[in-house]
Amino acid sequence: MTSMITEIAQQIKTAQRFLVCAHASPDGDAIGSTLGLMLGLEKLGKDVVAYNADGVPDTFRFLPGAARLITDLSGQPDFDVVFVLDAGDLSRTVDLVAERAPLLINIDHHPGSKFGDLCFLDTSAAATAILILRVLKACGLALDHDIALSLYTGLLSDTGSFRYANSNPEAFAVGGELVALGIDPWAVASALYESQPPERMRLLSQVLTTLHISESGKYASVAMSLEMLSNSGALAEHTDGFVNYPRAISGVEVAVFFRQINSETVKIGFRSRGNIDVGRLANQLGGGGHKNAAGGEMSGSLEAVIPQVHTLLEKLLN
Ligand SMILES: [Mn+2]
Repeated sequence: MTSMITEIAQQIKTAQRFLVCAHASPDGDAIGSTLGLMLGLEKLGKDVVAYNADGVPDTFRFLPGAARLITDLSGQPDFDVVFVLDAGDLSRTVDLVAERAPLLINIDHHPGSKFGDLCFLDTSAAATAILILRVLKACGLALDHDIALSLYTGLLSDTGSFRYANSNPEAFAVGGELVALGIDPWAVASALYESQPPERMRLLSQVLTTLHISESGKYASVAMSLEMLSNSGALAEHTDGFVNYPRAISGVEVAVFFRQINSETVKIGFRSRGNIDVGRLANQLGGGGHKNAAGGEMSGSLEAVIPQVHTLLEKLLN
């Protein structure tokens, strides 16, 4: 592991022009890691382009450098090195950027992530942001406030504000280190969780009316139709975190969020507690993810897909 970091630090030292990107539909860790690495590389005197086809979700626009992330690579000359961060196995990003540099470096904490000329994978890391911190330190960089803010946001997002099981001693230690650099935990939490657009709450109020709790009480789901989306004026990215509502019900071991993305396709997000492996369930649906957080998609209407998934869940839970 250490030698992989050393090798990455060496590549950073010798190269000049970098592309930094992460998985599509980026979450806080994807954006925080991307911007943290971008700012860090720039501080080392490098030329850096941060890219994500889906852009920066509103929630993360407060981050320094967020406005400089680009959503279109056409017209960009090629790079010396491409970093793909936090991408897991799901990413179509890899296909889009692999051709843009002779060297592709994968930095990730998702189990099974193995693409790239260099692959720095550590599944014990609570967030890819932690791995970025380790890489920047290996480059001899002293973190500044803006880099710390990006990485703290990634860490906070992926640990569910230090509530999830991945909140290990390193996660708290890194959190403490970043706070010591001047990060204000309340300011970040306020930006992430208490600055919601009214459209999101309007959408949530409609989505919650679909709450289904199984007879056993072990799984619960909510669903969003395209009609709800247009009624509320919300964006698809505003549905982030909706799956946490059915999960918060006492006794529920698996929570599901069904999201209609067009008339023929439904995206399905799964969250589970403890030993229930929704990653494998998602794999069956052609998706992927972790044991406790995964997703996939199915063709069909909401009305057709929901009962099929409920049947799969009955099997999984019995
Ligand atoms: Mn992550």
